[in-house]
Amino acid sequence: MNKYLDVSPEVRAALEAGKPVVALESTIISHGMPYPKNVETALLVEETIRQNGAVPATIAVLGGRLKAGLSKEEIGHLGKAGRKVAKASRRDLPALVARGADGATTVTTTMIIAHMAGIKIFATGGIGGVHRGAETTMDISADLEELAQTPVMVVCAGAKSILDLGLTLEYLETKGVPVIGYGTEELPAFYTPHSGFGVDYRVDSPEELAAMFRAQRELGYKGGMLVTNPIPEQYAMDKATIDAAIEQALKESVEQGVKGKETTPFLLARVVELTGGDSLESNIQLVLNNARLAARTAACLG
Ligand code: PSU
Ligand code: MN
Repeated sequence: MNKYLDVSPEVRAALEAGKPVVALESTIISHGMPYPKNVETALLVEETIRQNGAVPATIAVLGGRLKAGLSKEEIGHLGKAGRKVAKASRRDLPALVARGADGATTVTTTMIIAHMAGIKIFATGGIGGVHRGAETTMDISADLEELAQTPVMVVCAGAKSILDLGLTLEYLETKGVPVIGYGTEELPAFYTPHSGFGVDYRVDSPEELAAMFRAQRELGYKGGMLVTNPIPEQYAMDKATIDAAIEQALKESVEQGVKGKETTPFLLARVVELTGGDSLESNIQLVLNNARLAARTAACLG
């Protein structure tokens, strides 16, 4: 066990008994949704995972310790602090650990800490990717590199069109990351089930997801697998409405010179404001949908 890692007693007991465990990230809590919906959602996601037979392990950095499994109070603290908590990607962990600081884990660092703890699967909303305009900004999320090197299955609802979805898929192909569509041949676009881009493979059951992940491990690959699970149709947003909000948010981010790690949180927050909260409700529903699939798949992973 890594000397900086604390696995909660409940998560540790489940892992030792070979019971299903699903990791959850904390940047979605502190930087991805406004308070108090962020805390309510994080607790509801944990509850949904339990109802589907698995143990939730929300991941964060607290006081310089890497935590797998948080208390309700710890989740509340991250949600209330919001964007005041450091957003922790791979490059940030050494500083946070050395300084005894708090950090909210992105997809990248949640994968790193989940793997350290022995957790194979992780549910979230959306991943980072290649940003629009990356040909000049070089803004490419570290999430893509982590998927290439850390053996965790990530269940998401695709990626938001704040990103260049075509370039994101090209990058994942180059890095050898399988992109699976759950019940679909099309990459979902987070708020809507449709992006117009194809996935690598369509899979229709948790058992088949688990079989692919097992084969990847037995082939000796080091990387992870991306499962994209479309938002249920009844919670999807109107495409024109969400596209307009994203275009407006992107325009403002360029005008205001938003850069680096601030870009994604800025865009996420503006999209929620511009859609009057409708996008937040879709966001919550798609995370719950991913939690259910991840819990059922965790039971098949063994
Ligand atoms: N996309 C979302 N919601 C999120 C994020 C992305 O729809 O909460 C968060 C995740 O934690 C993801 C991170 O790992 O943003 C990516 O940030 P960046 O683009 O700076 O790598
Ligand atoms: Mn970036």
